[in-house]
Amino acid sequence: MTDTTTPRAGRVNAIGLAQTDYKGLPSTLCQGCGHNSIANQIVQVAYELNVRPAEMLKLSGIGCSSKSPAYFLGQSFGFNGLHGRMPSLATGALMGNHTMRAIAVSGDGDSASIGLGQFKHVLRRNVRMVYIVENNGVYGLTKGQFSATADEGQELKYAGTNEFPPIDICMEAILAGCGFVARSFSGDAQQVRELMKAALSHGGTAVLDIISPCVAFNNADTSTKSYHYGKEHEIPLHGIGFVPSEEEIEIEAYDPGELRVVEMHDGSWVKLRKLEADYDPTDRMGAMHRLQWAQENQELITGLVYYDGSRPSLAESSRLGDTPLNALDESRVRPGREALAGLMDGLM
Ligand SMILES: Cc1ncc(C[n+]2csc(CCOP(=O)(O)OP(=O)(O)O)c2C)c(N)n1
Ligand code: SF4
Ligand SMILES: [Mg+2]
Repeated sequence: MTDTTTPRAGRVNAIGLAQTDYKGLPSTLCQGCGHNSIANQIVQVAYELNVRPAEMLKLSGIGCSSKSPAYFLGQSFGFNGLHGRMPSLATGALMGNHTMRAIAVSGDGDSASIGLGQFKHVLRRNVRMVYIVENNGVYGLTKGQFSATADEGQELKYAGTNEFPPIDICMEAILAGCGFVARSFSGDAQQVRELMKAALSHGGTAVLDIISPCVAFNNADTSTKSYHYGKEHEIPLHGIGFVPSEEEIEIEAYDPGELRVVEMHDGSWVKLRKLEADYDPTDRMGAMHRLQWAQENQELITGLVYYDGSRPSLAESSRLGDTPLNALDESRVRPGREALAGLMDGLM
């Protein structure tokens, strides 16, 4: 694997890479699938943020969504894990080298059905990574069974009627202690990009629950996971803009909404122009209440739903220090007979 950082002619970013350098293989997903649009936004965001491909890890489980890391960051490290088990994989990989940045892609089946336990525990531990759930309400890869995020009472041609209440990814994330919880819609490319940039700057796990329509199995106009529904019903909580750390923040007077500026872990900023007058993304109970209201009323609220940058990441709470575990030399990995004897004495 190579990191193509040699300056090239044509339009390149600050580290000399063209946007095409951040692409992967051509997509094999259905044409019009929301997951394709999200993969394209990752390509653009990585280009704009001058991401070094060799410093990026991409991870996934199983599903159409989980296939998509093949379609972006073709020069980065990647691992396509077992169904619902990506969080364990991510935890291990990022303990081995906590200086890597990571983008994980999962599906609603992968994270809210078979992988729900893993999802909750990776959030408790606050492993630093961007965790994208490409949420279409069905198991697309296995031909359209209801997933755990499907609406109660929803009818699908082949799957019948869904009798069970939905699991809300954002609510579960907030409950599990996640400090960056956002929802978006794959049809709103600009918002997806701004949230991804902010998520990459967060110091712990950042969850992006992106409604991503499955055009093959769940795109009827009545479905809350369809393009039509998303376009008609999206309610942004705020207008969102991301300012990288190297750019100076300008506090503009927005009209009519008030502007709220949130500083991220790496010194960059997220500017939130309030659209809902009383919405405060730092109010945990307020966020839960707003999500509950949205679920009851089938509203697609989007934006940064909850933010709290104060919790330490797993690498910080484990006091991993500056050198990644996989780069420690033998003298530090094997402390020797004397240190071991001291350790044993301490256990007596
Ligand atoms: C242990 C295990 N159980 C079941 C399956 C079958 N399976 C493959 S993908 C999938 C669901 C994927 O749904 P989702 O995560 O929502 O992804 P989508 O295809 O909708 O993007 C299932 C049940 C599997 N691969 N492994
Ligand atoms: S089956 Fe659905 S989720 Fe899978 S690629 Fe096709 S549209 Fe996308
Ligand atoms: Mg799905």
